[in-house]
Amino acid sequence: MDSAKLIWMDGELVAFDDAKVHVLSNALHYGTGVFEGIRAYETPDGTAIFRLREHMERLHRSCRAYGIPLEHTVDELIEVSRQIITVNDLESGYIRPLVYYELGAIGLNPAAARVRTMVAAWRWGTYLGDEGVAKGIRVRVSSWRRIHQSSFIPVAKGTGQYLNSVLAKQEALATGYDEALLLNMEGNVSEGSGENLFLIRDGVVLTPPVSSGILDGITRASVMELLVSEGVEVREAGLTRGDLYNADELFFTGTAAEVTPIREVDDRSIGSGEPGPITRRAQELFSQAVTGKLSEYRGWLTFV
Ligand code: PPE
Repeated sequence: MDSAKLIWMDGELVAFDDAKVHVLSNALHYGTGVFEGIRAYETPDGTAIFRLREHMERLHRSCRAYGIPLEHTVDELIEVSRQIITVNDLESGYIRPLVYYELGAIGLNPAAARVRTMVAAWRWGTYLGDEGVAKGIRVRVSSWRRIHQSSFIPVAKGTGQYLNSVLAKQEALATGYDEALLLNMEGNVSEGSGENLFLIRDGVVLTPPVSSGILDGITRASVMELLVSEGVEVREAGLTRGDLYNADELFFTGTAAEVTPIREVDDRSIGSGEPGPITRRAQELFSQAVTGKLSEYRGWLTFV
């Protein structure tokens, strides 16, 4: 990752090299933290952060879900995010808020540990490679299943639950693919290691419902709304592995991944083997929305 100058830690701006935590931090041992990932974009009117409020609201929901008392309000965290972009002289970048149990309790009751909040920002290019965005990526269905709602809270961004994504990603890379796609415990399609999935069949855009165990992605919601506004039919639908193989187009969405076309699943070409027209349109609309070029969606932007 790129370095940054300053990181916000509980009200203070700390130099990158000094932004440290204790090795007995509860979150380091048990994954007792929650986080967000947010992007800021260069627009003709200056730097703007995409759907910042929604991300901070989700951070609050993640905290509530895992019982972590977060003392900073959404509005406060919005201000901190603007500040962290400014003090690091970023025109665009990735913002990473993290709330975590620090020192004070080792053991499975973190209540006595201090709750700490940090917000960092740095430059982050394409998540799955420039070529991936241009030509599409190669995906494999993971041998790992997506964490289930009977064991975790899939709609929350809990740090500990990302070991599931790490296993899937490691396996995909080790076996020569760019990214993993996870089925849920019922065998239906859920999502990528860090992205939501969209499938196009006969001109209709389908995406697994939240009840399939996915993270309720903010990019997913944005792309759905943008496509609907173009008159494209978009539906949530349970999808099987077979549906993937027979899709006309497939793409991933995520803050880091933005809109990334998928050109192959399990060594099978998707559609023509090149990003299809609806995928291209989704990429275009998303890129216009985040850079302030769609006046109807200016409300999604928080200017720095
Ligand atoms: N599913 C998962 C499991 C996930 O982690 C993300 C975001 C998404 C879907 C897409 O959600 P949204 O960003 O709200 O559209 N993954 C974040 C972390 C990536 C990382 O490698 O770290 C991100 O994209 O910021």
